[in-house]
Amino acid sequence: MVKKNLIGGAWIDAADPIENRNPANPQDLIGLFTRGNAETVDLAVSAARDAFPAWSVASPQLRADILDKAGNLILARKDEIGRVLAREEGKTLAEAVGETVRAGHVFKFFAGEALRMTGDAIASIRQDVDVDVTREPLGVVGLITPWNFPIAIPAWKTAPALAFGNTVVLKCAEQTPASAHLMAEILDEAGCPPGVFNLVMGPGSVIGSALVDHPDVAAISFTGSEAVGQRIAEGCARRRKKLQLEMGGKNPMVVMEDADLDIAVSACINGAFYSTGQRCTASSRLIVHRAIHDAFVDRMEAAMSALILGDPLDPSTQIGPVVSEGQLRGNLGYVDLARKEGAQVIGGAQLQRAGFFQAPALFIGATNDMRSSREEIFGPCASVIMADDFEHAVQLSNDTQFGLSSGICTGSLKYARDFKRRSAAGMVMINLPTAGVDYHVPFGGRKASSMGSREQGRYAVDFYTSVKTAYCFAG
Ligand code: UN1
Repeated sequence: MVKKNLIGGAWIDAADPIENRNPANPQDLIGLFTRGNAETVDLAVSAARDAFPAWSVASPQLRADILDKAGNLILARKDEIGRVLAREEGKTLAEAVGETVRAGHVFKFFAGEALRMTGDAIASIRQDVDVDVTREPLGVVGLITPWNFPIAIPAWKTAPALAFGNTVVLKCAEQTPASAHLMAEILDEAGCPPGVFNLVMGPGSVIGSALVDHPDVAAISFTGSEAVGQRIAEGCARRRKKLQLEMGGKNPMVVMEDADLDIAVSACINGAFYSTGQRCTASSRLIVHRAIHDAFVDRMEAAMSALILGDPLDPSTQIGPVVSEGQLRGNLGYVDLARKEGAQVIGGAQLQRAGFFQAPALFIGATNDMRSSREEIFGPCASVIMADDFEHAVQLSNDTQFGLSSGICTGSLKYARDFKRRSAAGMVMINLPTAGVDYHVPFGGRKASSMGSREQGRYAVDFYTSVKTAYCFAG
């Protein structure tokens, strides 16, 4: 049976369904998913627009109850949803169940936030005038999400949007619709009124553009590639739409001469290769102090050869496949490029087995100006760049167009403190992988990584509401 779009509380078929297949085993068909078009977006936006007046003034208790129930349903079904997620995206079952739990917690966190839409009361400079600042929802918001976190990212955009009284049209990634579809079923079951949450699946070029162009969509939140983000930013600027973009990273992990190498190697293996490196927060530039460079590389090589690649559903697997054949080709192209640019490549070959498997790769002797050190690969590949001292490491780490996440492994409080202050990134990790974030604190970056206000935690309210300043003189 073809999985349908959710529009105005009804499951509606479009046409031209797409097959969703397992990247570890292309014989495994997860399901058929309908593909919407510009008319489907029109229907979904009108349903969301019609639902907005009632939802925007609904009791925060009602909104909190629905979000809490959705969170509980996701948590109760974490193993089943995690399995579907692992099959469609390729991350390991443990990672997929972990991501599902994260999504459940996100809904429960924002259930609480629905009750905390606070404002300010400020004394006016004028006699007998009161000033207050309140927050109001924006209207219909369009959410566009990527394939690499097929339930967590839909959850962390949808939950705050709904908590603060907006209505939603979600367009999930075409490669991974099953997890978002399960989330839509759960929101429906949790009692979300018709039209408050709508799901439209289909190609980004059609659905995403129709959402950006639609005059009744007040704001767009997008996570995905820089190239698509750029087009969305241009479309939103033309229509003066509120916008939040989360895009790429080329996240540095500095390893200082006084680092605990056990911690450093484990942070780098996790940050660079877990989730097959398919995280915008992945550690893709390992900036290593000259004094421990060779020892670090030896330890990394040993740890890499011990990694178990395989079927994500096998509990012993640590690294699953790349998400698609196209993505794998792109990664292999970067491995060739790194070699041509003069790096010594360890690993990086495609595995001779069914599915899109690639051995993790290190580009040793890389320099920070190589293309392979500057462009986001979004696969299990990391450059190792040598640094002369702390100053050099800080300079290299900030010398990138991106600024999402950064990390340092060190035993020194001074290095840690200085790095935390001087790193030009939105998130800084000390003795921890650059990827793998908490769900209740702000997420986002600087420079080409992000645009607009932060996602997640208490800061999410800034994007999903508009501030009103009211002056009152009672006579
Ligand atoms: C994480 O590292 O835990 O698309 C989250 C991404 C990010 C999420 C990373 N937006 O990879």
